[in-house]
Amino acid sequence: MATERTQVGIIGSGPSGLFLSQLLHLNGIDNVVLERRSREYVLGRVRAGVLEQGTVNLMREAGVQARMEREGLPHDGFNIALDGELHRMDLKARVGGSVMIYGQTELTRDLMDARTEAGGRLLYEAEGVGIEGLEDDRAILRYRHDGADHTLECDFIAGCDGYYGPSRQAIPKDVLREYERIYPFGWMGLLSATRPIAEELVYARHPRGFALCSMRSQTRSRYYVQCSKDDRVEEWSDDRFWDELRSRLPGDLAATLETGPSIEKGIAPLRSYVAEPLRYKRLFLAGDAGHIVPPTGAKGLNLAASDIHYLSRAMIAWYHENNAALLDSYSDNCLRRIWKAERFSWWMTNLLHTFPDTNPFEHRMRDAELDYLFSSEAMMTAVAENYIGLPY
Ligand code: RFL
Ligand code: PHB
Repeated sequence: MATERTQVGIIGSGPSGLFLSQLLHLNGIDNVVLERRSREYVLGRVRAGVLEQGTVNLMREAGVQARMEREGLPHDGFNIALDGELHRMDLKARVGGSVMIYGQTELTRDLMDARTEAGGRLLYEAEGVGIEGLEDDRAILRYRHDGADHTLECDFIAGCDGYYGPSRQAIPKDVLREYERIYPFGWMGLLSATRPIAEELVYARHPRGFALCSMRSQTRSRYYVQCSKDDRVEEWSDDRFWDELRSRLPGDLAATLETGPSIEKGIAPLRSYVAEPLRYKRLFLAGDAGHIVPPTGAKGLNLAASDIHYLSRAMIAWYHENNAALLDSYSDNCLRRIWKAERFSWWMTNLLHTFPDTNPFEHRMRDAELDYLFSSEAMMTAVAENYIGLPY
């Protein structure tokens, strides 16, 4: 069995794992990334599309901003559609900020390419990753790769392995606290090679259910409709999807919808989830491994980026200055921001979706909340402040 050594062992090559690997590398900290899937599989997953300013800054810090700056679409606002009308949330005017439309797939590719060019150790199709020795002087990662068993000794392990990965399970049950809300619906998403319906994103509230019009570029559209939690993709033909989307948008906007064959289609469940603490001894959880938000506020990828902002700084302070203070405050620092993003995502989800068991009073409460939102400068400013991302 081959035994190797590194400073930081990273599980998962999603945005959290890749950002961390690249930032540590740029600061002279040795690391290895173990990923269960193939490189192609990871790159094929269509997910997030909206980057907060903090995530854009992290791309720059990681030195992988060139393509994003060429191809990304800065957006100064977004729209909420209700009762046949569009209400614009002006991010620039209210809080002087904007977001960047740039797909998670592209961000992942940019980071992967940078790691590969720099000769980084990224091991794809690493099987059976197991965590040991968290209480000892060195933590150990065991895995199988290319038909052989391997052992990797590390100072620290970064659990960047998403909601279903093994890292969180390595925290003893009497230490881990979990908070969860599962929503009684999912999102059916479709990517098509068509012109986006509008220049900015449109979040639509409609009695038939929520809908979202997003994009990846001027020629790639990404649309979502709220669906039943038990629906299967096979039940959603492209035609059914387009009809449903059209029916949930204001009529004059729906009339301009350009449709085409789907390039990708998938159903995502909606969940709010937070694990506390995000550190156990030599293990640090980051991104979806530690928390999940429903996608309505576009916060998941951005929270992964802010976790890595804190974790990379903490590890750099430890290796460069022998200072453990930021490692010790990592979990608290992240959680303060995470809970606020959880609140915003939960709030937007409640506001814009149709719930199967809403009573008439709750209905009126939601109508009043929307009416208040569209008529109050203060409320629109608060929404804009949250949407562009709270400060780190
Ligand atoms: P990831 O991307 O899930 O990566 C985890 C990686 O760990 C690997 N892994 C393992 N590797 C080794 N051994 C094991 N045993 C392993 N188990 C798992 C996995 O294969 C994977 O490669 O987590 P990360 O890096 O924390 O990144 C989080 C983001 O991917 C996620 O929060 C966002 O995609 C959420 N999200 C959105 N976030 C936004 O900020 N803005 C958006 O607009 C947005 N839209 C979305 C979204 C997520 C969606 N879905 C499908 C859940 C839209 C959708 C539809
Ligand atoms: C996306 O483009 O995939 C997207 C945009 C905004 C969201 C969620 C997903 O809130």
